[in-house]
Amino acid sequence: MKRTNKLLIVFAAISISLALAIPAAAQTWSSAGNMAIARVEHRATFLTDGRVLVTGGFSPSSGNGGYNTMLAEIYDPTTNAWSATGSTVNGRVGHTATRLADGKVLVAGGINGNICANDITTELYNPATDTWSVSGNLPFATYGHTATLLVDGRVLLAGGGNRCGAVFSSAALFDPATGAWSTTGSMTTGREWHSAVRLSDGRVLVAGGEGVSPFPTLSSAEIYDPASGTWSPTGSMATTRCGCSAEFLTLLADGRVLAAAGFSGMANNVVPNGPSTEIYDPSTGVWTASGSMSVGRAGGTLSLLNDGRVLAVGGYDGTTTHSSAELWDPSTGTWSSTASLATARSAHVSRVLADGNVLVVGGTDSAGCPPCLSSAELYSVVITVDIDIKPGIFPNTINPRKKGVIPVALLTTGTFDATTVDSTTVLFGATGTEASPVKFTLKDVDGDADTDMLLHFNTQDTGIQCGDTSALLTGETVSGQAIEASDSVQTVGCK
Ligand SMILES: [Ca+2]
Ligand SMILES: [Ca+2]
Repeated sequence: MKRTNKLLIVFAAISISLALAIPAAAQTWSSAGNMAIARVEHRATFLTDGRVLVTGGFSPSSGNGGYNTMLAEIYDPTTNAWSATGSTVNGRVGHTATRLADGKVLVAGGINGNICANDITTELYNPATDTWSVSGNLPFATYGHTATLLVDGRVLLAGGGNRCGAVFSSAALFDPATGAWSTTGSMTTGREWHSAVRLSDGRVLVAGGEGVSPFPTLSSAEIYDPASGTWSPTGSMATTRCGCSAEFLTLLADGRVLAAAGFSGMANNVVPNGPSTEIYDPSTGVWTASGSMSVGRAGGTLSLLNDGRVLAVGGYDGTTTHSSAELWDPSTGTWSSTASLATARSAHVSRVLADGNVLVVGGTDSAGCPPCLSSAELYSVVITVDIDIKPGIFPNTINPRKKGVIPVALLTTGTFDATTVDSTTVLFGATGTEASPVKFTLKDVDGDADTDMLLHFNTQDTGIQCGDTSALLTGETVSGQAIEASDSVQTVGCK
């Protein structure tokens, strides 16, 4: 049985969004330039130098019916611009691109034509030399598989299928020392277009996807143990979820895994899932419901922010391709709206940058591809952290008319390490733009056994006036993540 292109079927009914404008909070979207070509089913890989490599995908301007996309492109956040890099050896759709421990990128599998057979080749990108080279062949030719970097530096490739009707349970390991692939234990069931994440204990969770003929979408999940090279079943999701190219799982800061969006249904009649989300707890092997998003976001993306929140962007609900985005808060398990994209999109890719901002690239905003998108957008993330003005003391009395020093503690929490803050970037005062610290020390200010940052500011530098009731602090971590915080003040000596 020859099967048609999954993505073009899935997105054949997408209509243009007339999304409502949602008031922007501190977070905003801005243009991140345009790739040289439009793409769907491409891959984005975060490089160790902070740039993002985009490979492959279906692009109408490429040869062989849009499948021979050899042009690879790199986004540089320091210039907010794209540049071409060397071409891949083969065009690839439905491939994987995995950053290795040494910074090289392993590109594997996919198809390079509207054909039944997949590409068995793999190749490596070396960012230091900007060159591509052929690596070892896969044990089985596959697309719609997953590839996950293991703790020991090997890469686990799992499942996938082809357009001759095969869906694979096979799995393979790439050894970066030899460049060779070998087979490992097979999954308990065949899966293609599933999602995979490496758990904090080093095992790999695989969930959902599309099963063997007659190709139902799956709710089941299983775990690979690198120590034994074997798979074992774990709890099933409440909803069947096929990624159909998009990743629908993300690892949370506390080690649990959030699942959202994806597609349900059968074979080439898959339909977008609704807004429900669910969470997997590796310690119990059980999935439980979490908050619902405002809309279904099949083909949307999930990104874990540096403060533990998750950003869901765009996607398709069966009627509309969305420009909206929303944030999941780990403290409440609920979603709330944030700023919207300039362009509605689905089947895009996203990556979190070194400074915590989120890059969103390509996809489609309308009926299939073409037309599809070359544009990229950047979500600027400011995370809210905890401060205590006059640590351990309340109310926080300040005499604006008297020379003095105000101590402010930047507190370490479960999702934020205050010692990562670059003290030279910190400003404090009435609007958070006034005073630089005159002194800082690292110590456990609040006695909870983690190290905090204690900063001192000259009162007369802060711009705090009689009657002010709050003060703000802004700054950046050493990797550039923007932070903000506020605490109450009570002015005295103002009579
Ligand atoms: Ca205080
Ligand atoms: Ca502390």
